[in-house]
Amino acid sequence: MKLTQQVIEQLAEHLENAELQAHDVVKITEAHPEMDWDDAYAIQAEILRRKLARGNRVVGLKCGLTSHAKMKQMGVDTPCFGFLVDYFSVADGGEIKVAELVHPKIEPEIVFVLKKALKGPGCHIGNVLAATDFVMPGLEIIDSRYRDFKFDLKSVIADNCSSSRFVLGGQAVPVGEVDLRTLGVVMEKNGEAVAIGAGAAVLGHPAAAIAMLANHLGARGEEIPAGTMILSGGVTEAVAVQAGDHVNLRIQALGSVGVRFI
Ligand code: OOG
Ligand code: MG
Repeated sequence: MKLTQQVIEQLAEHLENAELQAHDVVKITEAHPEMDWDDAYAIQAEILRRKLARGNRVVGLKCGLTSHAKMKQMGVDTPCFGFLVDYFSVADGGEIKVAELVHPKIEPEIVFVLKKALKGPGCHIGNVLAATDFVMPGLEIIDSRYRDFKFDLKSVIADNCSSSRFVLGGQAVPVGEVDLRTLGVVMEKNGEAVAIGAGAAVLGHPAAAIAMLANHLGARGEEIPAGTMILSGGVTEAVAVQAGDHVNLRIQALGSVGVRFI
């Protein structure tokens, strides 16, 4: 750790205010180039602490930057992990107010729900499949608080990996009934296919993203509890949205999920 607790708290407040007030900020590494990975996750943890103190509840976890399409789009080469709280959740077919966000983008995700806890180190896709209750389609709305959606990995980790909203829907399918690598993914914006992919785009197998999360938490002495919902990471590039847009995601064998922006 390179930053003091006081600076970590100050940066968490700064980034969370940007989220809650829907305004952008400059990358925090500009003023704090010395910050390290632990500082970045400590800032994220402090944002979570602020939300829990306000009565929010954790409803899931996310993996980000797990596909080459996303890594290339954002100019980074390592996945990141974040948390999802209650007010990020939007019902299937529901509405998202763009005025509450800075510059939202949307991406297709394969979502896991666990029936057993997962703990690293050494967690692999076999453990993940054995611990998974079901998979389902999800849309994630990411909204970096950084100017022009440009950041480096430490800045984006501190900003809870751009988390802002998510939508779950479709069918909950037992993980043994599908081949997650070859699952076709089609995301449509206003009726036009804007992103097309397959599950293998996520680290070769989306369960590998969940294993990475378990190993990341294991290194900190934490685990993924049984029952946890986890977004495994955008399969394709994220697509910018504005008021008036509607987005529908179809995943082969898992059904569809949609949302409207107003
Ligand atoms: C970081 C969050 C990435 C994903 O699924 O790759 C993410 C970003 O691109 O802003 O959620
Ligand atoms: Mg995502």
